[in-house]
Amino acid sequence: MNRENLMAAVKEQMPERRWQHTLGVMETSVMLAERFGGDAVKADIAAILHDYCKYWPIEEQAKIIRENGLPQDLLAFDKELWHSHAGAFIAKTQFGIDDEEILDAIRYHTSGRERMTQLDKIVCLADYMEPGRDFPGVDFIRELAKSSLEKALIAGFDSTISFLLSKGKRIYPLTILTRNDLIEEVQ
Ligand code: DGI
Ligand code: FE
Ligand code: FE
Ligand code: FE
Repeated sequence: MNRENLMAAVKEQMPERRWQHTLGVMETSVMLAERFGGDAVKADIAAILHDYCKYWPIEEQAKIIRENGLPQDLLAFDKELWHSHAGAFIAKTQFGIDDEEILDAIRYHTSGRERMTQLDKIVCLADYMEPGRDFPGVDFIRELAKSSLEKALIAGFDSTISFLLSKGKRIYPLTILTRNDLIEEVQ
C-alpha cells in the first residue's frame, strides 16, 4: 500500500482530533530524524501508524494481545498501553510492514523499552512533543529536544510517571526500566 492510501486508512480509524495528532507526530518525527541523523522515511511510516488502534473497542485490543502471543502482562496494566502493541501487530499483518525497526517503534511508543533504538526514541518523543500537545512541561521537553533525544524523553517519562502517580494508577514496570536505562545513557 502506498503512503497516501496508508494515511487514508489510518484517518478512517480515528476522530479528526486524533488524526491531527497523527499529522503532528509525522511532522515532528521527520524533524527529529533530520535533527539527529535518523531515518526520516521509517520515522514517517511509524508515525502514520503509531495510533492506528487507539480508538478500537478495548475488547478487540485485548483480543489481539491474548490471541497472538503478545506480552500478556500488558493486560494487567492500564488499557492505554494496549493500542501500541495491537497497532504493531496490525501494521505487520494487515499492512504488510515487515521492517522490524518500524514495528518496534510502533510497539514501544507508549511504554518505551530498555535500549531504545534511535527510531524508537524519535517516534516516542514526537508523540510527546508534537505541536498539538499541551500539558504542563511540554515546552521544557521541546527545549531539551533541541540537543538531546534522551534528556527530552526522560522529561517525557517523568511527566507520565508523575501523572500516573497522581491518579493512583499502576505503572508498567517497563516504563520504569526505560527511564532508568535512559538516565544511564546520558550519564
Ligand atoms: O496514544 P497517545 O495518547 O498519543 O500517547 P501514548 O501512546 O504515549 O499513551 C500515553 C498514555 O498512556 C498516557 O495517558 C499515560 C498512559 N499510560 C498508562 N499506563 C502507562 C502509561 N504510559 C506509560 N508510558 N507507562 C505506563 O505504565
Ligand atoms: Fe499512542
Ligand atoms: Fe507517548
Ligand atoms: Fe500518539
